[in-house]
Amino acid sequence: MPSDLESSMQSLITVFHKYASKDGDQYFLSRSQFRTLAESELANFLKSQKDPCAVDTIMNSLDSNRDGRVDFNEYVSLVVGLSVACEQCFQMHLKQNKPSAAAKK
Ligand SMILES: [Ca+2]
Repeated sequence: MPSDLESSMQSLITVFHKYASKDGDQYFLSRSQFRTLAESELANFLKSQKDPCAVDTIMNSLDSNRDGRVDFNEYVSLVVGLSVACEQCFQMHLKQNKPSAAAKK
């Protein structure tokens, strides 16, 4: 049975190929495939974005080799970046809810 982390890694791979394999080359997300993935799998994140062009902006910043499509490495960099941001929010939440030293006395 896979661990939580192994299951998460499997999900990363499965989600990428679910959208990349819809048409064309299964190893890349086209712009429209990336849009569908983002709108389906990152809906809550996108709701917090005020920029109506957020998906295009993200896609442009991910496409590091400028070939107009997102490969698995570029996709993973998005997930890692979002995970780092979420973890920072989690740390802030913990600090805000931590009882102060004065309250302990
Ligand atoms: Ca690319």
